[in-house]
Amino acid sequence: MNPKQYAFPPDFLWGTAASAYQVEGHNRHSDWARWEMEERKRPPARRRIREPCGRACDHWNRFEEDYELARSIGVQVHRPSVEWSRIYPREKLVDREALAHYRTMLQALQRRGIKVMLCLNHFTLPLWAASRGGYTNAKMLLPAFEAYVETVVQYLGDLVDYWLTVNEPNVIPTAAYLGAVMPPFKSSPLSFVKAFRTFMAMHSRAYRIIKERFPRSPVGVAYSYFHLQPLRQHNPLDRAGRNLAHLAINRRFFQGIAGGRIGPPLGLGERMPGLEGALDFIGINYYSTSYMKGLFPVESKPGDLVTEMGWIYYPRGLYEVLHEISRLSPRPIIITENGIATTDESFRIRYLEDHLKEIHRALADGIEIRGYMHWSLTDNFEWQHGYSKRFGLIGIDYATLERKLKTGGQRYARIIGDNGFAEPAPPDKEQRP
Ligand code: IFM
Repeated sequence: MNPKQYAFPPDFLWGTAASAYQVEGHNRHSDWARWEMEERKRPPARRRIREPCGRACDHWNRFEEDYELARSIGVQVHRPSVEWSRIYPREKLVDREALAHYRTMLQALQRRGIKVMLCLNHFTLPLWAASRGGYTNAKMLLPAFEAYVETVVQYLGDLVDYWLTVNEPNVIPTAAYLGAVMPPFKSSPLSFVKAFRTFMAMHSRAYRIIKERFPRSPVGVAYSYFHLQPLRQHNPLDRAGRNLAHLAINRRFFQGIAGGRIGPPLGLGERMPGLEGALDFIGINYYSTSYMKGLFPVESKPGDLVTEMGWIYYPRGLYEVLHEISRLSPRPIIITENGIATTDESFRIRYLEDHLKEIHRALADGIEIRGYMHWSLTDNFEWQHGYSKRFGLIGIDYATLERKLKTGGQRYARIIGDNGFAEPAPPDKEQRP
């Protein structure tokens, strides 16, 4: 029997993703740097952040080496972010040297023929903004964010091919203000709503600012579209919890883009100026599925195959999410994150290929998917889990900062080179007449 072929469209974009704080190192003015220090004051058993980020991968100084490895993999587009607190260490103070350094970094990608997909906000805030309420103080945050976006667009815009306004505008509200698993570790529905609305406004304002200067540059959002299931399939409370979470965390954002209004539970149907139509492409970050038990999320149940993050291995969910999102919005889709925390390279390869198969299946159904960015180019600082999770195609030895392409990275390189892959039929059984 012939091998099964997974050929991708000729113009399909293959890429990698990362975020500034997770790889650069030495980010002293960020809210996360402060939270990490605060956590050190708690007894070890009660610490909610495993370790400080510190020098991370020292990507700030070693970007040439990282981008050279990206080139060797055949990466066509890379998705870095810029760190707001680096550019604005104080509210009204632009650090020109930091901006110039970012220019050099983006040029290093460009020189290697790697396109740039730049993200403007990836989980962190400048300390001065966080200490005044952060995402829950829109009045303070939005004008400051606009000033920052203007600066980035003005100084770096000519080097950017694709923009992402914000990363996972649904995750920080949920994890930091509702689930209390990320700083500031709150559990307040009101703060969740405020933070979510601020993210929607940040997105739409950044969109408008970029379009004003670069009308033809594609601008998207990196959205973690949650694949959710009721824990007990036929339990009405679990079903209701699932539907409510789905509405608030997944649908409302895209309905807001479609109609310009914010529906319950995030709003009362009022208009948000500038929101309607503020999206050229949808970036989807997909890793897993999860359950709702009433109003409470449950990561997995006994018997589920899980990754080292404790997340369920569920490639089919990506296919379903792609279908769902394409019903919600007519925009083209790019997978802006997908990857696995593991030290087992055969598991990484299986994860990669199984998810690509689902993308391939969705493409065959006619869904417009333009590209795939693997999370992540290198191992990195995985927020509250510190350096214990290894998502990289390139491994980092944190003692020496030596980089090494993993077997998973080699496999990804071959897939990019062949613009797809073939899966040999299993021997024997399939070959019997
Ligand atoms: O590392 C994170 C990233 O910052 C946001 N999306 C999920 C990744 C894996 O947890």
